[in-house]
Amino acid sequence: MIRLPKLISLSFLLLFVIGNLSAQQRIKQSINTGWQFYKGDIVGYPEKENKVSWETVNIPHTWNSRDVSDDEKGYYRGTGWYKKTIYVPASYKSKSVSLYFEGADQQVWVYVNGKLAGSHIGGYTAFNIPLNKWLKFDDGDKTPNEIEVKLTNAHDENIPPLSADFTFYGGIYRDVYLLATYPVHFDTNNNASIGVFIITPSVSAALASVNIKGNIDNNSSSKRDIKVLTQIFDQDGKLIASGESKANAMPGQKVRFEQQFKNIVKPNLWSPDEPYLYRVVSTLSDAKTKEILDEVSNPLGFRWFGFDANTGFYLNGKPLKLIGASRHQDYKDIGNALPDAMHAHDMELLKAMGANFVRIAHYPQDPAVLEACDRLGLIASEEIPIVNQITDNEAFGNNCKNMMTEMIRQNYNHPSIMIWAYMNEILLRTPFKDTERQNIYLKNLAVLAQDLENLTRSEDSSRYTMIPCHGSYNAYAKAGLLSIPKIVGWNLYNGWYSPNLNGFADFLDKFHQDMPAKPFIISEYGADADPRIHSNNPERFDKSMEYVNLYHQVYLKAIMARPFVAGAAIWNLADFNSEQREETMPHINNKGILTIDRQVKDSYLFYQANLLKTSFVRIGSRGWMLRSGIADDKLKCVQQVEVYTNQPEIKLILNGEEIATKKAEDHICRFAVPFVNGANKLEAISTSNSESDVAEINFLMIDNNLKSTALPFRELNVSVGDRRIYVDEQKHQVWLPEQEYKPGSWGYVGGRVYALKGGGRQSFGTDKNIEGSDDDPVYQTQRVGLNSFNFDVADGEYELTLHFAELETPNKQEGLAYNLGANAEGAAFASRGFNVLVNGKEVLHNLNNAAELKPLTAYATKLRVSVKNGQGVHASFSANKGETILNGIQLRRIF
Ligand code: GCB
Ligand code: CA
Repeated sequence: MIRLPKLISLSFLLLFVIGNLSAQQRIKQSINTGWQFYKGDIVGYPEKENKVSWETVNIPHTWNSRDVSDDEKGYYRGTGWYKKTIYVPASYKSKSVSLYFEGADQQVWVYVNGKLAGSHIGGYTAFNIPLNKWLKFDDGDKTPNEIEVKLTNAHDENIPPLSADFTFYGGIYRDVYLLATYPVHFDTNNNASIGVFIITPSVSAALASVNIKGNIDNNSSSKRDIKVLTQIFDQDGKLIASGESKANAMPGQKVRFEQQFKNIVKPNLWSPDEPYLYRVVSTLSDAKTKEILDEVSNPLGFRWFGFDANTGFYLNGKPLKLIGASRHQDYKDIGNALPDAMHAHDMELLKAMGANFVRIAHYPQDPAVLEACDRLGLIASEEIPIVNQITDNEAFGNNCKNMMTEMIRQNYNHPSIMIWAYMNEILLRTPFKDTERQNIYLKNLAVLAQDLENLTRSEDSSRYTMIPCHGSYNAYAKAGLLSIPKIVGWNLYNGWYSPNLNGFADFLDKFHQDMPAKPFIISEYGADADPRIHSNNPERFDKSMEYVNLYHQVYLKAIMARPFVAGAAIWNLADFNSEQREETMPHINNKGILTIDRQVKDSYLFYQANLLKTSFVRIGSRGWMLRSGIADDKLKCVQQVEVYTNQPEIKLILNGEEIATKKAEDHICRFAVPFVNGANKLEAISTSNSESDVAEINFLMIDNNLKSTALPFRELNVSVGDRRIYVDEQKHQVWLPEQEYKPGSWGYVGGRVYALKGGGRQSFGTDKNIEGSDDDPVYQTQRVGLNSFNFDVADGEYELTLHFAELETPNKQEGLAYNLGANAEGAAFASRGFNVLVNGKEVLHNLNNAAELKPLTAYATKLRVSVKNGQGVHASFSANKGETILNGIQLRRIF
């Protein structure tokens, strides 16, 4: 025999031990790629599954990424199937194997090799489906297992949300994992939580304690002596505390463990400024063999916090005004099927705005969101998706309670979470006309709220609870909903859904006076800004960026001035899809301070200027780099530019020449900039430090004298009946508001601006979706009863385009699906037919709303016009029936 040198045999032994130690530990691996998908139900499953045509997709996936943005009303809400063949190694035979879904919308059935393995209700929480009973393991060769998942996002009166201002995308839209553990493991069947729960019962700057508890599941066939080792590591990986507990578990038994760490001296505290995270590693081993059976890691943050009704929110003993935004989980063209990185990036954008708070609304979101909050230092509120209304039966109530339990247990260990919420604007849709039934409903509603409150407090007494209510203060008070949660959330839209911006501050003061002991936050406030729309005279509901800037300026000031306002969340971080919405950008709620593809709007810059501690100077209107306007007699056009800054004073330079130096007022410097035709380079420089910003604006100058030789006429796009500027970046065109004709110039003759009859919430145009065009704002606005539209251009060859849409509908216009204000009254539909003549030649004969001019549908026609003898371009309109109309007009000189 050869004797091995001692050194070698020792290291061999070491290797062997390490190999053995890790052999049993859990493996959690995503299985996102290469699924097959079928949109529809498979009648006669499993026999008929090969009769349908499958397409290959990757997860995350939703079947609604496109149909939520088309002109057809509604989106697919029904059944879909996914399938995938998986191979499970022979070595997994001795393990507990399951499928872990982070989220799938909204009711799900999972089949393994044709047998139902499990199901789940609710589109926004994770679930774990044990597979062992149905799995086939590799047997020398690869052995296929068919995983098939049926799901439906159809409306179900027992599953919240029932109605809401967002889209209920169907699909397996979050990661799916294959999870394999040794049969003895930390509980994987506790509401898809990690099975280990960490809490900090007391924290101060000097001393903190930690409680760690959970269950061990013995799925093996023998009694096991087990040991749970907890190790707490600091950010540098240094072990700062450890403890052990022992237990024995009978086969099939779950045993509970609990450990306390009482003396964590001078903990590094977690806060938005310094989100210090510890790592808690829980290791389960066999007490006899020392073999490691399972291991999980969790974040740990030490912080203490509270709400005071008079002085607001406190973190680690210091007052902290919570300022942030709510966040929906979708993105342009990909619906809710976002990869983790995009979820995390949203939180980075919020942090970069200077925010310290996020309301994760209106439902639990991808795990990547709260992981980012922990890491970046964003305090979070999370809620279950009960929105607008309930079904007052037991099944609905039970689903709510399950969702609450799942949300809390799945997210329990995130230090960023400080509020659990439920029931958003639950009195917005009161389903019963009959008062008696309505009273029963309200009573049942209050009972459900109280049940959820009790459940939440018993699940997690360390956090706050919140009900976010809309502005109908008395209704919530009367229903008893304001006294149930620990704090109240107010969703307030004064100056948007209701007329008066200052009503916001009045509401805050009144509520605080009425319920002086009740802490509250503003859980929503915001207004729509369509990034394509600008206005020199902004008004409510014009969707202009400028009105929304004003809105946020007024709101932030009121929030900051009142210490009893604990915090506020802008509605919303980004524009989001709400399929049923119409208005200027149909299907999109434009209240984001970012666009749906995360471009910054001015309001985002405004918050940066207010919240950032580092030096900040940024020229506003980043998305308005293509401008147009009417030249003055110096061939300039003065338009306003705002510079957002936290510096005291800004100098603005245009094409190398100083325009003005201005002191910042509420973090804004406003400049009247005399733009020139073509390139305009703006530079904003802080006079107190060298901080600066540059913007390059391309200005398309229009001379009102259309025969000008200094600024020869090229093109003019006019949104008729409109007061706003509309920018079409794709076509590189800017639409100007209409003006009245003056000889030598251009404009309309006669008629009036179209307005929705009977209390529409905007003073001009309609808010209905116009089919057949993405330029809704142009078609939604209109001049009625006009006689002509003239352009006194020089002789030459031109192209004239006329745009029409009938804005009246034969049926009473239905109220907007989501409207916190008054509904517009139905307008009387009158038949209409008119002729259009261009330079005396009839080009449209009896354009008629009983024929080609369909209600709420774009109708455009373009024609060549040869202008001779100084006649210009004169389009005249004469009615045969009803009144003439024109929605948009474009004139372009070809040569
Ligand atoms: C609200 C709702 C939110 C809507 C928002 C709006 O109050 O809570 O879901 O999206 O108003 O934009 O109307
Ligand atoms: Ca128009």
